[in-house]
Amino acid sequence: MDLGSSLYAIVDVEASREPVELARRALSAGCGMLQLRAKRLDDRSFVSLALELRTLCRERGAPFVVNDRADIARIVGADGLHLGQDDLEVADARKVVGRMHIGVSTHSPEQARQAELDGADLVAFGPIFTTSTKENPDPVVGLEALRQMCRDASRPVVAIGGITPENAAETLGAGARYVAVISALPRFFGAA
Ligand code: TZP
Ligand code: MG
Repeated sequence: MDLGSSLYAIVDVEASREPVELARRALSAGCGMLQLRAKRLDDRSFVSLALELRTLCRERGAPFVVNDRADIARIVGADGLHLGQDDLEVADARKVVGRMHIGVSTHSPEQARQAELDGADLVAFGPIFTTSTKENPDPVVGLEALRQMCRDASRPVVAIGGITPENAAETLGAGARYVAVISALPRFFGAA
C-alpha cells in the first residue's frame, strides 16, 4: 500500500535493533515525517543518533522530529519537537526551540483542544487501536472519535496507536493528515 507522505514514521530505539536502517527504509518509502523516540537512551547516544537521522531526513527532504527532548531537538537542528501530556508545556518548550514546529500527543477531545490553544502545530490523537508499544497506554479512542476530532480540529491531526498496513487507509479516511507508526513500521515497506 502506498501511503506516500501520509506515513509518519516513528523510529523507536527500543522497538528496533537497527534504527538507522529502519529510518533509511522509511525515507526511501517516501514517509512524510520521521521521528526519533528514545525513552532510555543516554544523552550522548541520543544526540549522535539524532544527528545521523537528521542528515538522512535532510537528504530526502523529510521533516525530522525529536520526541520528548526540546534540548536535543535544538542541539541537532531538528525540524520539529514532539511532546506528551507529561512533557514540557508548549510555551516552555518554545523558550528552548523557538519557532520550531511542535506536535502534542492527546488522548481526548479536551486535551486536543487544549493543545491547539497552547499553540501546538500538530495534534496527535490516540491510541486509535490497541497498542502494545506504549507503557500504560490511555484507553483506545477508536475511529469514530478520530473522525469527530478531525472535523473539529484546526490543526493537522496525526492518528497513532495500533496503525498497520491493514487499517491505515480507513484511518486516513477518518480525516487524519498522517498515520504515525512504531511497531508495524517495517510492514509498511514489505519487511516481516
Ligand atoms: N502514543 C499513543 S499510542 C502510541 C503512542 C506513542 C504507541 C504507538 O505505537 P504502535 O506500535 O504504532 O501502536
Ligand atoms: Mg513524551
